[in-house]
Amino acid sequence: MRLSWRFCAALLAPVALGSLLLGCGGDEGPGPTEAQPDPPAPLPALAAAPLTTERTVVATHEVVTMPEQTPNPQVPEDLATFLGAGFGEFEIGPGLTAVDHTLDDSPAPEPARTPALLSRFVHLADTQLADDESPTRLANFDSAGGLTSAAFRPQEGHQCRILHAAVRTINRVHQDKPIGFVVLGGDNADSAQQNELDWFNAVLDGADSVHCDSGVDDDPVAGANNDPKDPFIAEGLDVPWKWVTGNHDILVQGNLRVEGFVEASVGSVVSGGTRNWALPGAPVVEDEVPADERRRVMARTEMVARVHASGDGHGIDEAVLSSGKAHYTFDVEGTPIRWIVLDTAAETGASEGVVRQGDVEGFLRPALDAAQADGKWVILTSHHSSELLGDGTGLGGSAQADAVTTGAFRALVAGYDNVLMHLAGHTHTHRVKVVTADGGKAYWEVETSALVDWPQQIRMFEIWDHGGGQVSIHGIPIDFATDDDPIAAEGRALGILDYTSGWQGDGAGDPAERAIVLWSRMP
Ligand SMILES: [Ca+2]
Ligand SMILES: [Ca+2]
Ligand SMILES: [Ca+2]
Repeated sequence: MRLSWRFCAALLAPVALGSLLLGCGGDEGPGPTEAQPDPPAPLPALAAAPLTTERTVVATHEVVTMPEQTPNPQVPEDLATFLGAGFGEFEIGPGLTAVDHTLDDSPAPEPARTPALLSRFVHLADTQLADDESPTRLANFDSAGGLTSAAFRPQEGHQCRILHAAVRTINRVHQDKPIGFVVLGGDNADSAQQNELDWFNAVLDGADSVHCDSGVDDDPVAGANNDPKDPFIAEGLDVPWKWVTGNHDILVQGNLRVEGFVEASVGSVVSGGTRNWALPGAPVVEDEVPADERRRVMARTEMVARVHASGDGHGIDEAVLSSGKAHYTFDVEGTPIRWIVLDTAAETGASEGVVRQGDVEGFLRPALDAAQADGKWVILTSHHSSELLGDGTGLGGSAQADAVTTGAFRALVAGYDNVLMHLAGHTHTHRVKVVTADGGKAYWEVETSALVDWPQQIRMFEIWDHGGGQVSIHGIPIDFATDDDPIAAEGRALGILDYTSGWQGDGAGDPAERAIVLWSRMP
């Protein structure tokens, strides 16, 4: 007979996690095609969702560098060893103290006695929601740290539930501190697949049943509501959300042009290692997998059309639908703030950002001109920060002759005195940078860490008006809450393990660049 998840977990105490990955299903082995008669059950409402200025999740195991990259978390036995040794554990640490930053390194100004809150929003970056059973995955190319550390993550099968936990957390914070909207950081899907995007949209927009499971309908722990391959009820965000495109949304594995992978994505031939949830512990396999039409990789026009068709369309307008590039603007009502959303992902391949002259003349410069003419303060957002703009020649790409350089991009943006901040993702690290350009006005460039990798955070921002043009931007990371959600909790543990075992870098960034107050003077 099968053991229940909870009983398995008890066997593994004190590390009551990873049970399903250990194939803790008893002698019968897993039952990949068993019916799941029980409907998904709703989770109880969250009682609280503390910000990291109140308390933080702190990994307790020291971060190690494994000799010769072994043991490997993608091997179920090794993962069990890691879990048993506490690599997935954490404790609750004290809250972060926000650190002031000024553009010229001068002391921070005195806050106004009664500043006005203009906008509060959440930046949700780099979810990289993956179909971890796809034949086009390249898990065998995973490495400890380094360039290919993202080819496999032990938590990737749990990412739907981690995203759902983030949604629940945002909704709970929203009850206490009303949030205007969520803006994505790009790399929402991991490999440009239709099913990945559909799962992402469903988790954010809400659905009676989201089933993040492709190929065979797996049930690694028999019964409903007890493993990451079971359907679940997606609560959906209580606030609007805005789409931003990342390289992983339009490129296979974030690097490779989709054209060459349409057939492979819906086929059964494994390219470079993918997971099989029908086997104990969901190991990486190289033999054939059952094909699934829903895995088809999408061109960028098809991708934005699916986002447009979900919920309120999330910023995708007619111009975006026809170009496939998510360039658009929106205003925060009742405030001087205008967002300029720039699509920096290159369908020609490579993970770097590419802004072409046509993007500048056809969209960015006119949008900046219009904001200035309308007396707006600009928050520019894109997946890539200016530092990571290139000409598209990275792995899988090709040179784009009209690509704009980092220097030219910064000179353009700094030429407007009404730009408050450029918000980006991609580096999976909390970062703050002052961008300066000759003759221009300095502005903030801020990156938020990835939901998919340690510290698995999102970041809430507030824009405060202190009068006389003095503005402060407050950024507060948020750990997703896992109350009553053991599957999301398991996802957190696996993400911690990926980091502490040396298989993934540290995205927490400099301690001064996590909880932040950025000062700026606006016209
Ligand atoms: Ca499956
Ligand atoms: Ca299933
Ligand atoms: Ca189950």
